[in-house]
Amino acid sequence: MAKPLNIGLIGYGFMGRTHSNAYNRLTNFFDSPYQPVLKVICGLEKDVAQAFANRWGYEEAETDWHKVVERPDIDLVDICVPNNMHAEIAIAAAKAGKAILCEKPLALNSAQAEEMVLAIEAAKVPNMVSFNYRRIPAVTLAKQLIDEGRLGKIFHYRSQFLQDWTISADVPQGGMATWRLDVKAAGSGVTGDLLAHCIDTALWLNGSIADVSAMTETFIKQRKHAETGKVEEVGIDDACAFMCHFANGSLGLFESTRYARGHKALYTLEINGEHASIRWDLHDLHRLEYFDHRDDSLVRGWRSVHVTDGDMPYMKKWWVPGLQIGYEHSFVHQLADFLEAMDQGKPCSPTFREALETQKICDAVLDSARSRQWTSVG
Ligand code: SOE
Repeated sequence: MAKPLNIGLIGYGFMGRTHSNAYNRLTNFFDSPYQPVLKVICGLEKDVAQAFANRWGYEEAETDWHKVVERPDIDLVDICVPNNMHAEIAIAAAKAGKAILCEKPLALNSAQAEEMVLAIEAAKVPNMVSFNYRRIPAVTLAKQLIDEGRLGKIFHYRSQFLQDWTISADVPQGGMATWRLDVKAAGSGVTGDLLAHCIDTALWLNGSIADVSAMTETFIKQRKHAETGKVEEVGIDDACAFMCHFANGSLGLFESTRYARGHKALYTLEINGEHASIRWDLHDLHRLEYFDHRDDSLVRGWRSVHVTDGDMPYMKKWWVPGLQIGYEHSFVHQLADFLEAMDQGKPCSPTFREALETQKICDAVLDSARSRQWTSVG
């Protein structure tokens, strides 16, 4: 019998929806030790929060996050607000003894992320950061193939995250849907927002990064601020590219932009090893491309593995072989893993401490772009 787990979710934007969907779907498909109970949704505007509560099944709507964190009946605080609010809420939730699921990136910078890690570890509360792409079955399968040694020694790791939604100078900075363009709310631009995903997956698949050499660009230097109504300097990076050395000796090449006309959310990765290579693409997320040089040369070539069979990661829980799943399922998977680990008293990756490593790399990337020097990861 699943134990009830009372959820307080803070933030009713895009991520609030992905997480709410996961709470609702979890026990339809997974034998979780916990049954999420949607106690309270919290957001700035009462009527929006109430409409969200009605749509997703929360018992109550709240506008003050302190009240959510202080409620004795809340077991898990889920943080889906802009990055500049993560630290304060997470530290308060840790002190109140709550389990915490926090959206990425963990913080505005690594100094702030470090404070969060200290608070969470002192409180010994279950914690996880939502880097959901690890749990797309094809990406999880890539991890399995690498860990089995199928690729052999890794030489190259290449990854991009391309979007095109900020090309117009009319897109404002700040405000509900566009806070990602406001450096005070976001901390950085594509580095923290998009490259953080690529970095998290890379650390998981290929190990730690030693140093980086980066360049960034802000193509549109001034934008109207949605909150003040004034035209203000833009402080975020619109595009970022960096190269790096991994500790295992392989070379990394990363790129992210919101100015790649035609690309909406093209997250790709390719890994080249001594024996085999793998390639993955978010726009075709249920496929893993695999090339193995040890195949019979007459039929050797790139295979496109349709990741839907029951022996592939997570797929047994869903439909039948051949029927694919999508983006939203990665949030169900991370929730399933988090609650399973919580029940067993084990950490669930990526923990706050692991996400701190990603934050340190983001900081090193931004430092390197400023100094135009190779920069060691702090
Ligand atoms: C930005 O547009 C964004 O929504 C990111 O914030 C998410 O983390 C990414 O998964 C999709 O794009």
